[in-house]
Amino acid sequence: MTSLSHQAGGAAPSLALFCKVVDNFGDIGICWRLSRQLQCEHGVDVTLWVDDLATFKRICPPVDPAAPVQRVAGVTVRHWSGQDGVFTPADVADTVIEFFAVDIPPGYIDAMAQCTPRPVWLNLEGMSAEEWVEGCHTLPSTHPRLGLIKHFFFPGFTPRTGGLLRETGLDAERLAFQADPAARRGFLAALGVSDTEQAAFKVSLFCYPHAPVAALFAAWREHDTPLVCLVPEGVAQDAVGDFLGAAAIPGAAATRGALTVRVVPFMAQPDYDKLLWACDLNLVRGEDSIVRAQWAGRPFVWHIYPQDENLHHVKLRAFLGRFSPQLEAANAFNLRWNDAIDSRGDWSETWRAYFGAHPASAERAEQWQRAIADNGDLASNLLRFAGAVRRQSAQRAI
Ligand code: TRH
Repeated sequence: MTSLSHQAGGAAPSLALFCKVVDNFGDIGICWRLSRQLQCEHGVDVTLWVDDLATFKRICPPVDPAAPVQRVAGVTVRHWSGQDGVFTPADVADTVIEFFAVDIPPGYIDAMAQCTPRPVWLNLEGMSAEEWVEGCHTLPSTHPRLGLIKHFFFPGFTPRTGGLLRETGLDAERLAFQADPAARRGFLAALGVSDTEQAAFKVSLFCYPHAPVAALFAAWREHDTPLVCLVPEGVAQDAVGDFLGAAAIPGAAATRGALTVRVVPFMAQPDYDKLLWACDLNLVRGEDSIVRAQWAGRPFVWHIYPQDENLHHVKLRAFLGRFSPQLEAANAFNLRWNDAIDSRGDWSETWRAYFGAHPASAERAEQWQRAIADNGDLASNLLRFAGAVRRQSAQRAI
């Protein structure tokens, strides 16, 4: 357990995390993962402020979408319903995190300025493999009116970044699951995957609606051996519905040529990890599932969150430059999947080349997850940094 308490009397250190669900599941997915880990592994008294409880419930079913305040897995979850709240210093946590530069309620910031000592204030940024991240990680910025100092904290892939979210027991759990055929069989059977499908090459599919899914399905139909694509409900709905010739609802499945497409339920976060662990290849997206795919130690392809002026292509190339400089066919799949090279037309050759090099991708995926684990995990790194900031401020105050 990392200590960050500055409170007298040994009360648990407190931390408030502010999360706005801008789009999809990644914002709350990341904030929930971080909150849970800070509470479970570090004994931090976490309050998660989130503006969209309904989306939260999709990845964490115990959440009550109507409750303004609730305890979920030891974390206090508060519905963040607006900017107008009135706060006093007693409401302010020892550490305050804004996720993706969200605007914390002005009343909360005013209360932060009235605290003695002042809280540690961090802006947890988005993940990128680009080189500039190392230069910006932990940089301070001073509030123009109140003099509060906020530090930027960047996830990343090198020791000079904040690392990536990873629970302490994750690797052991994953290895045990992957070494236990009965556990895998039981998990997949519960999703409706038949024994015959389980024996096939298994791919999980999570991507944005603009991915060239239909073209990839066409290539997979011509694959030499059976291939099963497991798609959580709501993902690539049009392409999946067209393939099935029916609504893409859980339990729906169809086989054409070598390819079986099966819709599985959209599942709670821990089960989604198991899906990644159980598949031979994972097509993932955004910011959180791509990290989970890396910890799965299995080959993956990333559909990156689109940004204006194709900035996401720069981020994608930066990542591939670190992850797979030698894996030409895997890089071609990733680049084409994101339209960083022309995604139109036939996908047979891209898939054949990728599949031929799949064993090399598998070997690299295992090596890579061991290498990035050496950077420590984001929750521990963040607490260590918060502790250092707190000690520095205390020294300055003497
Ligand atoms: O949902 P996303 O597209 O979220 C995105 C990205 O984070 C993007 O960078 C961000 O700017 C944008 O949101 C606002 O993809 P991501 O990041 O992979 O998050 C998905 C979450 O959903 C992740 O925590 C895994 C979880 N999940 C489940 O819990 N069950 C499921 O069945 C699936 C498919 C995902």
